[in-house]
Amino acid sequence: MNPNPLIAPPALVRRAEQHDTKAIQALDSAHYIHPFTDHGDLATRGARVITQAQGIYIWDSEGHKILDAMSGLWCVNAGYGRKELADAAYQQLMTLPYYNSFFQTTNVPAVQLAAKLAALAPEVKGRKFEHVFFSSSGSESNDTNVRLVRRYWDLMGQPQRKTIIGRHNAYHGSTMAGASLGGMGGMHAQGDLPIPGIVHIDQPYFFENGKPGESEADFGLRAARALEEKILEIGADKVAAFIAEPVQGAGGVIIPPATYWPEIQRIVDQYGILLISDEVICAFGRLGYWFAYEKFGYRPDLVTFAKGVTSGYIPLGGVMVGDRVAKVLIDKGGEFNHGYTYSGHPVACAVGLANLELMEREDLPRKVREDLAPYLARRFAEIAEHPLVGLAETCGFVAGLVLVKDKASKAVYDPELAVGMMCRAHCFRNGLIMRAVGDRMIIAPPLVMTREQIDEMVALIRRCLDDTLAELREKGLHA
Ligand code: PXG
Repeated sequence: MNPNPLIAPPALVRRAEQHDTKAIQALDSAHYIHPFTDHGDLATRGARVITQAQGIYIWDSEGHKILDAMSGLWCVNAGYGRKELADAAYQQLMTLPYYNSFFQTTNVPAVQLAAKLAALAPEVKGRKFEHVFFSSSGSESNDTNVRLVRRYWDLMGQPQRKTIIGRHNAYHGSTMAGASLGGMGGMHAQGDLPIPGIVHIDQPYFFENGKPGESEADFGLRAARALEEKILEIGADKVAAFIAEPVQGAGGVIIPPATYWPEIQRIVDQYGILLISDEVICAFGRLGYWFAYEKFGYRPDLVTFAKGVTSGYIPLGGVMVGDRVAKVLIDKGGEFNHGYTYSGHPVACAVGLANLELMEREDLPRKVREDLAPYLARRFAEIAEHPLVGLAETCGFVAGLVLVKDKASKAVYDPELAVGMMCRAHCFRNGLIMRAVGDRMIIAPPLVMTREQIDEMVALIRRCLDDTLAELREKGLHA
């Protein structure tokens, strides 16, 4: 008997043992350049080789079973091992594996998915989303957004409106435009970014940026008004758009105060600028709705999507183009000189369609909204009691907790100590994928979890927090 219940059952161990982990790691080191990775460091330890997945679990080549509380990279919304999605890909591969949508051609899955997305995107205050542009990723989609908003203002006879305002610590992708729209200093430092015409304001992170004595509601208004200040500084007639994630994901699950989005809406309306809602993480049930703008009640002009549209089974992204922009582009635009080889890829779109139908059949957004998210919030309120946790919060099916040196004063650790990474190492050891963004631990679990599986995940999180606390105490770093 294996004493660790998290180790995979024998059948899976046997299959996994067929992999020669050391040989794969050596080849990996020799040939594979990974995203966002220090390869010198990786070579000293060897990459963890993930070989299979089912439901909410993944297995590595050594047979370890790991609860994937990050849904891969915020994308496997429908969980692993969904046969419907594999079947949809296979059928489409055998029927029409590829054709482009340039030169006045189209294909059936792309048309069907565009219509499906338009039907799912709710109308807010008279603004409809009847049109979709397809790409293969979130980054490409945000590049498309830059092209779209600048084209829109050209067609509106205001070509001087070029500047797009984003936020510090936002993530909008890793292409030149995506990384520029995002506010990650480490990315800007590599490659002379941002590109011209993109500026940033502060993020709405109360825990870090709230002033002593300031209420969360007042902070939300102040954070939103930073947009107004920036617009006035640049000149309202020069601003094209504001881009933001409904809840910042890669930045550490930064949940804005309730006052933030309504004030942002007032400001973009007052100055007539376009609003881009980057929902690459937040759409498709993640916050309990098909699209997150519905949850917060604001009215975007463009909505970026990717990841959950196919539950990550195949690359697909795109932009929901609201009628304000679509009408101008279609009625006045002539040819829009923009597109990708894989725009409207039939296999990706067939999988997207099958995924949305599956999510509809299983009623996943409503299930998250009415059952799973409130339950997760209750369980996270218990985690907030842990001596190492200064803040634990959830929004839909994303959650974050902050590791602190002193619970009473909420004093944080010196970033040099990398306490978040220490906790992450305990997560790996205990069979849990939980991300560390600095000392903020974050999760975005698959939407197909049962309450029992939420309990299992919360128990694992507690164990990892206990182990981290024990290590910190051993090192004299926690009282
Ligand atoms: N916008 C948002 C809001 C995202 O979260 C992108 C755009 C870019 O999507 P692509 O498909 O081009 O990767 C993302 C992607 C992390 C992490 O560390 C998050 C993302 C990507 C990689 C790492 O949390 N999000």
